[in-house]
Amino acid sequence: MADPFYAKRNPGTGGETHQTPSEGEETVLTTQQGVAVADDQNSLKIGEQGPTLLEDFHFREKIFHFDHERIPERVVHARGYGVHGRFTLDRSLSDYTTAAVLTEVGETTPMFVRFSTVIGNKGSFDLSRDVRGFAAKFYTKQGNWDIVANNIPVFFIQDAIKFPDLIHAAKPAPDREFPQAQTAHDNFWDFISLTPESMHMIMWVMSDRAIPRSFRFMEGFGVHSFRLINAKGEGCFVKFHFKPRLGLQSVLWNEALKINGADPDFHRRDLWDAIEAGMPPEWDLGVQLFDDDFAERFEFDVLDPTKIIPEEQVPVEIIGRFVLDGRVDNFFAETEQVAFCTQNVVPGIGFSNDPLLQGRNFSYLDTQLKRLGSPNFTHIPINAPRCPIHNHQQDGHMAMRNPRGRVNYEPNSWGVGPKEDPATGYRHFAAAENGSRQQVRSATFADHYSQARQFFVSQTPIEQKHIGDALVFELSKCLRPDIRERMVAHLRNIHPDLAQAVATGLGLPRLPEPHPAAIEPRTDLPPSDALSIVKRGPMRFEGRKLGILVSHGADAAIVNGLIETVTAERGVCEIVAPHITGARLSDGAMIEAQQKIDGGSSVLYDAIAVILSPEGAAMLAQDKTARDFVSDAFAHCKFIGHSEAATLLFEKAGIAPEDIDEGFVALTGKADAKAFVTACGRLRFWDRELKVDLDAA
Ligand code: HDD
Repeated sequence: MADPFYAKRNPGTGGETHQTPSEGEETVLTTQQGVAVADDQNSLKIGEQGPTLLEDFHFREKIFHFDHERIPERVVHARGYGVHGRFTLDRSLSDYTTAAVLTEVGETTPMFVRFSTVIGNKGSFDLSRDVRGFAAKFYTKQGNWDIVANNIPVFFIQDAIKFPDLIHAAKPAPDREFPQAQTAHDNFWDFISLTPESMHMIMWVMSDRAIPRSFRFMEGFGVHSFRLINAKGEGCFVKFHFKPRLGLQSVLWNEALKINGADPDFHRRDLWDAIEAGMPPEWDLGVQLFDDDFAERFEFDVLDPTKIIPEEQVPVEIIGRFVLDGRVDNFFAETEQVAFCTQNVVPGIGFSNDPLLQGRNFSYLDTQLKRLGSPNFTHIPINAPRCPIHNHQQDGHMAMRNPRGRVNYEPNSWGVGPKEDPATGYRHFAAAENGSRQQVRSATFADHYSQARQFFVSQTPIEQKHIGDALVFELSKCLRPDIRERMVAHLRNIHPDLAQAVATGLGLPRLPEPHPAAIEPRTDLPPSDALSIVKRGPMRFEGRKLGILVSHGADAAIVNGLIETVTAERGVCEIVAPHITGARLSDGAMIEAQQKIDGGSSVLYDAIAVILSPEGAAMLAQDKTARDFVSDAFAHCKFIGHSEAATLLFEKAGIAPEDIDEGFVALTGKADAKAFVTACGRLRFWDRELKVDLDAA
């Protein structure tokens, strides 16, 4: 359901579904001119077998409109998914800013958020190894404020002038147009290995952050230092953070590959389903506030977008929360046409001199003109502010809002028309600037490895292993050995264990010399637990999904016990069965299936239960997809609950009795469900990974 305010506010402009009749209501099909159509099945012809006539205006209009349905997809972040929401402020920042959205406690501000992948095109899949966009638009009463965030707090490059090169290198090569939606190719790693400033970002992108389990379990980061400006005109710096209430979670790479096949829409379906089920995701909005003194003292430049400020040094203060609970009415009207811009700020919020941010401020407005085709894209309901708009801008393609009356200029003698207001209008922060004009990279941006190392040492051993595995996977897809070697030379400046693991994985005959570094990499930055996903696990199954494989005759008490317990935890169960019609349980009742086993791969679930009768187990042991169901769950370190008979299926799936570890929970009755679901709260039984993955050797 879309935000009702949005539909009410913009009648007749595409924001509402007024053209779609409500259920049971009979409406007559019309042309765009409102003329009723008599025949929508056959075009106008001369005789039964004659040629079609140009005179058929309905046919012509219909085809013409269809031919023009597509607009250019976004040059990056083409594949996205948008939802409506609401932000509520819990703590006022009035000492720091005049922005009403950040000072009026209890005030609720409508929002629209678009999640995205970066590299793949609109029709690519959800689980590519990639950064995720997390762009948020706040429709504040002082105008629209956008935080065009990612799920990673740093970026590849320090200066926007390199953005086209970065994206060209990451996207498919121009001659062959592959590989799609992935960075595992020579061009990307060529550019990266020649761009040492990207090394910190590379650690994040090769970590599990780049394969999130759900949009619901991702953090968001505004990346840059922004400015807050208070009533006295004083400024302080701020970094914005979104923290998911359900905790963080990612999938394994092998799982991601399989999810892309089993359900390319995994993330968007997950968000849709959660909202549909009345369990909309929520995030805390946090800020890191710091002043110029801190900026001076801090060991890195706060204007450098390849650096974080560790939360241990400047804590993230939670000031409010947002819930995303409104699905769009129409994907194109809202998700596709929404236009974010880093320059959309409101009084009290400003920019820093981060050169990446400065370049972004130019790019976003420009790209919307290309994509949406008119400077009037702010008239599209999803982009229109929810506060009064008055100015003298007029005309242009698709103008929906033009000045009324004869006055369209200012100053004027007619005494009408909007005028500037020095008291409440937007004022830029009066930062003192000096210096000569030059094309330089600040010397304070020169340390490219120390925080990359800090990120690596902050991870658990399993997460460190995943970073190494990801690098080996990606670089193994590079055909040029010099690129592989050059990357390992960079890794030597980050961590010796990582460099060694990747060199071994790539079969390099010897470790290359460390890449020359502009500044000696530091090894003294302390680990930060906030950087690890596993260390901050939710330890509960809320918002997660259990797949229950059942057969005819499966123990009803166990199945029902699982469903009750998971539901009480605010998790979701899906029944997977040999037939979509479901299975008849031991108590004679039919249980409906949500998935037939062939389409219900275990990669779609956070944990599985296998509840089979002896006959059911004997039958499914013969079935390849059923064997994959359990062997994948085992390989992906999932918790597995099971009835006694299910062990036959395990054995046939290659899970020997000695492989049965603490991640398996035998379920003999309803009472066992609680213990199993509590165990599932750990999300993965990581101890198993070292036994099931050869890369660990
Ligand atoms: Fe960007 C889209 C996030 C650097 C130029 N960017 C875009 C979106 C997100 C980000 C989330 C999708 C918005 C949506 O859903 O419609 N971009 C970032 C972050 C960056 C970043 C967090 C670094 C901190 N971007 C960046 C640079 C440039 C751009 C340096 C250019 C100089 N980004 C664009 C763009 C896009 C875009 C070309 C494509 C579609 C759009 O803007 O609306 O202007």
